[in-house]
Amino acid sequence: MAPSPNNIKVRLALRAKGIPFEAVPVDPRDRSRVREVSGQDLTPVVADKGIVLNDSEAILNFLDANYDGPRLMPADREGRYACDAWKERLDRELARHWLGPFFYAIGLRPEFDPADRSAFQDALGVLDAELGERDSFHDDPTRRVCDLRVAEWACYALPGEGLIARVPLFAKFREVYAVPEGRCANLERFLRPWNEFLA
Ligand SMILES: N[C@@H](CCC(=O)N[C@@H](CS)C(=O)NCC(=O)O)C(=O)O
Repeated sequence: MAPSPNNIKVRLALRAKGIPFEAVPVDPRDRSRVREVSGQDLTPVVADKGIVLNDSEAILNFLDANYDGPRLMPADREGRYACDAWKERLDRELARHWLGPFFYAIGLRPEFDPADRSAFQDALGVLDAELGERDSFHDDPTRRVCDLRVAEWACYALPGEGLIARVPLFAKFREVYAVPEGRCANLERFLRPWNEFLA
């Protein structure tokens, strides 16, 4: 299936927490196995510890609650609110411009609105400037999910070579999102470990 952000998100979470897993490829035209296992057709699905979950957000919560290793999300209300607010911001500023070029890249649309690509690049530029020399968008290591969410979207425009080797379509994504070389140098540095997780 097309490498979707929700699947990317769960892979990043599994790798960030150091949880071993077996990935089962799904043919988008034949979802019978997904339905058999999870009772519905969408991915990602995780079957683990006697439970089968679909929905990437539910899966992230499950992994964080049931596995040691680096926390993805904080436990306190204030921290959780900050993480949700960060998600909202990324959804509004970055993710909403991602879809058109993505559909074009996977052949679902004959063209896309170039304004979306520009807005996606601009949103990455803003994040790049905000990040500066830092390795993380937050000071609290339990808010790792905030960085994970940036990686989830930014990897389409700035994929690592290992990710391209595993999923060659990412070369096409890089071409379509077309971030000018050097424009997001901070983000590229920040993404290195996350791209490794996706290789
Ligand atoms: N809310 C769900 C959405 C799941 C979803 O829409 N999955 C997409 C891939 S990201 C899917 O399986 N779409 C059907 C397809 O690609 O054919 C989540 O966060 O996991």
